[in-house]
Amino acid sequence: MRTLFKESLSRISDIINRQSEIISVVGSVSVSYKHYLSILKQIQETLTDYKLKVVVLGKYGSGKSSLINALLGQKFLPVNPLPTYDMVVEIQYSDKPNATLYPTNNSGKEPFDVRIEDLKKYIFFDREEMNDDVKKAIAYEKIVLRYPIDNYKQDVVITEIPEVSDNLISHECLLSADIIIYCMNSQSPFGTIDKNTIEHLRALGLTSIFFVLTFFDTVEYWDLMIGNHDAEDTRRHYTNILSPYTDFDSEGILFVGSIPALMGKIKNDTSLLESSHFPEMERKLDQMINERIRLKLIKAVDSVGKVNREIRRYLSNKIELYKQDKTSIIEKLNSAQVYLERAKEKAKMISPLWNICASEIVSGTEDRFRLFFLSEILPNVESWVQECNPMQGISLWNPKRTGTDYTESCMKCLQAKMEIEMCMWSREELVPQVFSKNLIICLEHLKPIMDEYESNLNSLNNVLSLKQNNSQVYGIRRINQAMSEVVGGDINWSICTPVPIPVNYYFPKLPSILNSIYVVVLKNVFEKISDDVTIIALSSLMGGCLGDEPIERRLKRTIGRKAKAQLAMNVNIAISEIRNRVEIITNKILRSIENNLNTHIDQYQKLIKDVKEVDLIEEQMATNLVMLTKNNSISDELGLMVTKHIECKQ
Ligand SMILES: Nc1nc2c(ncn2[C@@H]2O[C@H](COP(=O)(O)OP(=O)(O)OP(=O)(O)O)[C@@H](O)[C@H]2O)c(=O)[nH]1
Ligand SMILES: [Mg+2]
Repeated sequence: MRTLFKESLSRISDIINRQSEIISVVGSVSVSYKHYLSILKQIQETLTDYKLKVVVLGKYGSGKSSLINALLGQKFLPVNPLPTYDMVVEIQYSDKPNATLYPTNNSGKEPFDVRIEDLKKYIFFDREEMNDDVKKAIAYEKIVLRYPIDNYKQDVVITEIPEVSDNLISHECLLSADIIIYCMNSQSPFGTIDKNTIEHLRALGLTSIFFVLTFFDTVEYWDLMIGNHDAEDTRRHYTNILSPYTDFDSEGILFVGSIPALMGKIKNDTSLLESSHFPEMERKLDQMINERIRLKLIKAVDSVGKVNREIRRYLSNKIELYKQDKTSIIEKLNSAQVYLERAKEKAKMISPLWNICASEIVSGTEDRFRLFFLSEILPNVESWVQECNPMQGISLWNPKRTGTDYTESCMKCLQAKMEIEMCMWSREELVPQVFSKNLIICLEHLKPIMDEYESNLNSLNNVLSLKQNNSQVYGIRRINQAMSEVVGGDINWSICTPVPIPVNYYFPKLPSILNSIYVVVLKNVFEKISDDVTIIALSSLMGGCLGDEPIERRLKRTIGRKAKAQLAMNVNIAISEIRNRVEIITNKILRSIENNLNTHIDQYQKLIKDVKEVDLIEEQMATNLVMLTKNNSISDELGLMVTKHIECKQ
């Protein structure tokens, strides 16, 4: 399948090579051309690693592994009514089967490769192997399985995240997911854990979700036996409830039987397969995967197009100049040099202004975060823990284990709550009050400088009788463009708006950046209180279980108190993390604007330098004309790709 996409990919790869060649010929020494070459190299890299990431998650036993097996058409992952494994499992296509194991963070061990057949020496991957007498001393948080799966797409990576996983690895998997499949058992969907997790996904801005309600074969079976209409009712009811949680609307809610689907595929039984409703789900999933790959291609074509236009502009300007009479060129060049120097001077003033703005943003973020944390988060921690609704209580028979489980689910609930608060705060306060405000003030100061910078470049153009290029971006819009290249989802880099800038647009990832800091901090907290709480659970059960207050309430109080104390201790860690990340973002913006300006200055400088070497003009004129023709044909090809290979949905 997807052969057309593959063809497009190799075409664009070929185009990138040719475009790089042109750049090397026309601008071998200039820094700005190295910059263009590196942009092209980056695009090339994203295309080689263009695999789509599909992440499957859901509660224990919700049928994640069975669904993946049915997708792959073979019993690839172990399935079990009991919790199977606690690791993130990633499946990739590879000609040579092998696996990589990632020991947990606190083991201090590096990831390492193993043969698939040796896996059981390291992990209990399958519950059936539990009797194996090998000592599994190290805990692992992730395993990557590479396998030549005949009928599966080589351009997709599937990852299963187990219910308990709230570690950094799962968080990273989620944030980099292109498509999420959330599994729920159709017989008991959308319980508290599901609701919390789905809210958590929304808080992270993850809304490309397929809700797959598994076990639908069982519901249909009982309808058939008893003569009910449960299947139809379930379908209607949960489609209504779940549609608002996904970008795909009702198209994103699917009801399947993974077991009949797998059996249908293995036994080549088409009617069994059709009855599972699985093919319908696969069609929709496929459509979505195609759409995502298409977007990646569009982005690549767009970026190459941008470089192509810049080179065309440079070559056209140069050719235009060469056409003029050689002696008058020299005169013009001298006055052009003056304008160029003035433009450079103005450009130099921009950096310090941005630096002031950047440090205002960093210190503002730090101050407000401290205030927000101390007044909105910390005082609420205990009551949030009280609001938690863990599924299981504490059992007298296994107090240690259930105590840990209980604590863990309270912490998970607390984390979701805190993340929601964080997201709201960064959207409603941090971004408008700190980022937008400072950026707008800064842009107001910058405007006159940018105007002078532009007017000098314009005079330079006029003196050299260069053609004005419509696609050129001026003034504040240049800053806008540079910013959006750094922080806005890359797809929209070409959208430039005059002031005021919609800063929210430029920082869509900010809430998830802040949240990922929280996960680091919370993980720290949980590890510290888990043991304490388990001991309290044990001793309460042993000694004080007959008190007035239920054990769960008492435990929650302890968890709340401990979490609050630990969080208070971690507040400085969180703040310095935030400062680092905000500094990284603001520095990136600054660098990008500098590069943007330097590129233009370089371009003119090089133009002036080239033209001064009058003797070489004839020869260079010929080379430039050839390069311009080649460059134009690339532009035509890119246009053709957009209409033929990308815009037609496949
Ligand atoms: N009838 C039916 N049984 C299913 C379906 N999906 C899963 N099962 C059964 O449910 C049990 C749990 O399935 P798994 O695929 O292991 O669930 P899981 O979500 O991967 O479980 P963990 O990895 O332990 O979280 C197994 O016994 C499966 O055979 C389904 O669609 N229909
Ligand atoms: Mg599983």
